[in-house]
Amino acid sequence: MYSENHLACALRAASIGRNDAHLLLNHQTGETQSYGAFFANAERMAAALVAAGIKPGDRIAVQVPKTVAVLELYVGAVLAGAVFLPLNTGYTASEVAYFLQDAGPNLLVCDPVNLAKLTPVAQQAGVSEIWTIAADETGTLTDQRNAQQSGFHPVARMADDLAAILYTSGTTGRSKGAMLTHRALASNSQVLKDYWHFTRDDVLIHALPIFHTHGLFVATNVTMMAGGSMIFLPNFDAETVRDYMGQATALMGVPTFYVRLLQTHGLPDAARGMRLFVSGSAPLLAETHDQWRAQTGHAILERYGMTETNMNTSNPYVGARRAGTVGFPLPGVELKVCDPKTGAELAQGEIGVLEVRGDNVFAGYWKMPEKTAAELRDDGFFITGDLGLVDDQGYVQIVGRDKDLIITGGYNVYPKEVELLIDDLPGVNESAVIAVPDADFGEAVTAIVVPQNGAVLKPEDIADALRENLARFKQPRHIVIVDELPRNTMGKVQKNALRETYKGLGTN
Ligand code: MCA
Ligand code: AMP
Repeated sequence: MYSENHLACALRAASIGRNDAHLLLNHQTGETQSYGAFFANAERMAAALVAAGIKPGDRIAVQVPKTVAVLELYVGAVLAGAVFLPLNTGYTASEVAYFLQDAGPNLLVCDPVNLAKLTPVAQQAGVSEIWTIAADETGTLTDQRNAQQSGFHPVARMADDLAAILYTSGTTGRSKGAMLTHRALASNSQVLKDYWHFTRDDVLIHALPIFHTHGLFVATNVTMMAGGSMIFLPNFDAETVRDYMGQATALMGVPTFYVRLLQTHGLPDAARGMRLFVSGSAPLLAETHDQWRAQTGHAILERYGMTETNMNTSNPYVGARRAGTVGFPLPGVELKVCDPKTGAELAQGEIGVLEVRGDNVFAGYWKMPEKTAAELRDDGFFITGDLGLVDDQGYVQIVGRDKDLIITGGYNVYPKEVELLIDDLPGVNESAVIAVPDADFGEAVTAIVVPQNGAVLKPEDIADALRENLARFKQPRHIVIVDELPRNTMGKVQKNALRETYKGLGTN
């Protein structure tokens, strides 16, 4: 019945005729929701969007707490042919202003607690409509949904049409909107479902945020396409996740999830009946992999992806899951290792920039043709900016990044964005933002700051000044004031030297 809408059809296929099948357990309310009830609500959401004047291709910006209604809105947006644009709940109003200006959405859905500060921001960006939804699902979004009937006939959308735009930060400090098509999302989830052996018997513990690829597309789409179910948690809490393991089969998480779970009591017993633990979004330390196997008997399956490409590689379901590797290119994904300067393909075993091609790859950056041309080759290969190699058994290893990027607890922070804000503060001459190893978050954002001549700078004043304009996860965990930054003979700041000098900060 959803056959004219590429992604909706894929999401519904496994549950057609199984309306009573259980889709999710809502941890907050303790209620379960069936596939039939979920899709009926998603259809109401779609009807509400159309009634509000949303047309195919219109963007819907969403910065809200994680709730089931927001998942319904996501599927409703797909059914209505709109483009879903989720935003990290940590973003400040000034950060949201940029996304609204850039993407030009027709509707903003926000948390009622942010309504007062986002209304002027939205008005300035020409957003005509604002709806709200709170963590307890009260707000105008659910009012709008409840005013509609189910039975919405999906708007026709082809494989090449856009389903979502997800912003990803850029080396220049300006975020780029990755345009994701129905094909990219549907095909990647289909591949992952098969590769990871997801079936209708699976119960996934869903503790990731739903404003990023990992929680929204990998976790949710894969479960729905398998006709399985989820335990839907508002956020990650290690004890809660451990306690649900007895009722579940699978968990998807960032490395911090596994680091924190290892510190809970009773993990070996809790994990016994689980089938699969997946890690991604940031490198999983071999040490964490080994400790997990020692405690639970399970080898965590590590995979590698990006906002622009969805998932590219995965360790095997059957076969050795090797610590420190991200496995093999997924079916339908071509991967090559290239010289960072010339782009020429390198021999097996050599380190270079990973490039990937396949149905999973995005359609380009929203309104940024130059950036698209710089990163997406004419032949369809996307230059990931990740440095890696393919070992003699075909496993891909990521050894570093050709991009100045910090990944903290699975969230990306581009140093440039933080440096620009610090450099603008009174009394600051210049700054360098680097990552230092952190036991919990993997990497911790660290700012090394040089005062102007004669100025007295205090780390706490810098931290205070950044609070208004920067999401919490981007704010430096450590701020160090120094007289000067190390430079090479060309005058370039030597971030490697800084990383070496300050590598102990995160473990103090
Ligand atoms: C929260 N804080 C953070 C982070 N998260 N700081 C740095 N990095 C973070 N990731 C802040 C909080 O605001 C709080 O600030 C303080 O740190 C400690 O909070 P805590 O309660 O410990 O944090 P939490 O709420 O437990 O969150 C940690 C988390 C969360 C569970 C690891 O960050 C998370 O769910 N991360 C998943 C991110 C994710 O889904 N990434 C996928 C991107 P204060 O000290 O002021 O109180 S998609 C992707 O990367 C690609 C496509 C892929 O391959 O998947
Ligand atoms: P994002 O911009 O959130 O899509 O982040 C994508 C980046 O996360 C990739 O380019 C990698 O640098 C990193 N990443 C994702 N998964 C892994 C992994 N398993 N190991 C190492 N890095 C990863």
